[in-house]
Amino acid sequence: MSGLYDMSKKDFDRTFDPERLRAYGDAMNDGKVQLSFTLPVQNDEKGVEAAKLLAKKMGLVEPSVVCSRSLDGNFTFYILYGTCIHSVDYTGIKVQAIDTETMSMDEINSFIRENIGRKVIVAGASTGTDAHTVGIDAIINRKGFAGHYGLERYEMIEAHNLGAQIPNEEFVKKAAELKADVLLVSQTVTQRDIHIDNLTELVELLEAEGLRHKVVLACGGARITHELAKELGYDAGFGPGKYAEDVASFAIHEIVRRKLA
Ligand code: B12
Repeated sequence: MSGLYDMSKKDFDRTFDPERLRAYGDAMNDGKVQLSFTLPVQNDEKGVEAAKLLAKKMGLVEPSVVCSRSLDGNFTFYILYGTCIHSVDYTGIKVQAIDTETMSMDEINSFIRENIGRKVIVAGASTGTDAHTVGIDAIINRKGFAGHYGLERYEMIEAHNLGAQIPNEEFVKKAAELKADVLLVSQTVTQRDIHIDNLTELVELLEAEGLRHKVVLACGGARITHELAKELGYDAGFGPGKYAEDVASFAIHEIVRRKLA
């Protein structure tokens, strides 16, 4: 079964139960977890007790506070260990995932040459009030991120990084001017669901301009999932651990599948 422990291995632990999957600490099914949070209280015995009580309410038995640090006079950061009583049925989990296989930069360039026959134009930005640039830079800028070159380095991709805090109207206008095939949006701040409002507004604007069906639209960020992106009307969503080659592989297959070029 894909994603599960390889049962054919000699060292397979026979107490492993995918229908009652529990956290693994030192031994199968021990349920050991580490948890951290901040409480708006002073760093004293009462605060430690409050942290333990909260952890118990979250399903931890015998939680122990292994670290309590004052952040300032009124806030304390806690790290706790404990045994989580809960389990999940791994066999029943269904997730929406991108099923395009990720290709290398050379394979992507060859695929574009053979199947699209011209450079693919990509426009990306961190939109709305979001000032975080590192995520979109990781995908677009030439040097890339964590050893993965960014789209600017791809011979068959013309990538435009429009920067951060780009209003949706401006993003749409610029994308139209560039005749972009692919629009990439980065959203890092999710407080008060601001990313939902902003991502939704962009889809509505693209629809109003008659552009939505003409582009591949993807978003990304630390708290973006593919499932959320699809719900909001995007073609794909990319979270942590995703790089230029993941988004490029998806986008070029989507362009060909939808006959956009
Ligand atoms: C650096 C940073 C800043 C810098 C940003 C500088 C810059 N030029 O980007 C500064 C100091 C300006 C900043 C400001 C703020 N920040 Co800040 N910041 C961070 C920090 C420390 C790192 C973020 C980062 O660079 N990650 C590294 C990149 C590579 O990761 P990534 O974005 O996830 O990107 C990867 C994937 O998600 C994906 N990806 C990302 N985008 C896209 C897009 C596409 C299309 C695709 C395909 C993939 C993709 O690919 C990347 C590579 O794998 C985080 C905390 C943390 N450790 O994560 C807080 C954090 C994001 N910030 C936070 C906050 C609250 C703020 C402020 C509101 C603080 C304040 N009160 O002023 C402001 C917001 C300003 C604004 N208007 O947006 C919170 C957000 C909480 C939330 N859930 O909303 C965090 C999580 C800190 C925290 N724990 O509270 N911040």
